Amino acid sequence: MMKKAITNFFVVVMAIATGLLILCMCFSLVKNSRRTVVTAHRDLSELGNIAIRISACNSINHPQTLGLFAMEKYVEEQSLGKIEVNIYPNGQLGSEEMSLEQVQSGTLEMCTASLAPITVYQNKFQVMDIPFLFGSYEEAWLVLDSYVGEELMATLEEVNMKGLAWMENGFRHTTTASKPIASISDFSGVKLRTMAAPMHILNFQTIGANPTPVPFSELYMALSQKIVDGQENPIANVWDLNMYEVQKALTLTGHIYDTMPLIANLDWWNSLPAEYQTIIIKGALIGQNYSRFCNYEREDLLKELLQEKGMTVLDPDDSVKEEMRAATQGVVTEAVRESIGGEYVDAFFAGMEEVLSDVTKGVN
Ligand code: EAX
Repeated sequence: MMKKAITNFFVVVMAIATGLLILCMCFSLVKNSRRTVVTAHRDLSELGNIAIRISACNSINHPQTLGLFAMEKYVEEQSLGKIEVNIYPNGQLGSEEMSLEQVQSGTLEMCTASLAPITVYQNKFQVMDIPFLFGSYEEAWLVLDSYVGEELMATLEEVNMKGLAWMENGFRHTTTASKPIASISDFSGVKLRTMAAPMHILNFQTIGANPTPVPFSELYMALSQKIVDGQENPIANVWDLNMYEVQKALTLTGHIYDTMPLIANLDWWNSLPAEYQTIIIKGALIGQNYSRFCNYEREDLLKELLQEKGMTVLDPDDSVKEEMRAATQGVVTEAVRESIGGEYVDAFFAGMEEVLSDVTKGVN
């Protein structure tokens, strides 16, 4: 009896001791994890200084550039000044095409570029050149911010680039030197400046226009010298390039959603300390969201300002857009399938459908 009581006593003491030990271990883990957070800053101060040059083709007032400035502020502050961000707008370091080439080869750390020039380096991005792919900004953001966008962005690693965020450019609309595009037949014979991208060219050929690639830096001149009759760009660019001086009408065709991924050289990116990568990625996302917000908030105001400057702004009937979609979407999709493989296109569409339908799951 006595022996049993002593054994029980020892079992209880052992249990209490084990419990205390576990508690102590937990406490020390919590303490250690707190310590890790504290030492993160100490680690930062031990890391070397770096400087990042970012090439951008738009002006300092473009939503995309404003997004980059927001990123610069965040990254410089959070890195306690160890990371210096230098933004070069207005194509100072070269066109989007040239900047992509430099980022790929590693002579430049980062740039932003429209989807069209990116397709030259990674043709899978042509899936985004399909006209009327997204019905609204919200739809486009939802898809790009999901695994669908992440997988597309990751394909840049195949060509030695690292995509960090989707800086905003916006839905592309059409401007013309004389009358607005009131029906699809108004595209007939119009010499329309496009980007040098096969799917954009095909898109406008399909509706009877005469697409003519001109570099962005020469666009205003090409319009003012009447080398082309019209062009297509987001509203922010129509305003930024003072196109109201050389174009009479803006038709809100919204044929393609365009974004300007922020892209880094992959080897350079991989050589960065993880702490810096974390800060830069967060900064890039802050910049992305800020650029989206600015663009979205400004579009109505810019439409008004463009009208004040004498432009006719026409929001065409849904039937006009539907006619454009019906004429172009199938043709371009087929060409994209041929170029990048039907499997990739099917997977992208299936992902898009899943992501968009997930939003209403359980409530419809
Ligand atoms: O904001 O149209 C163009 O060439 C531009 O690259 C683009 O819209 C940049």
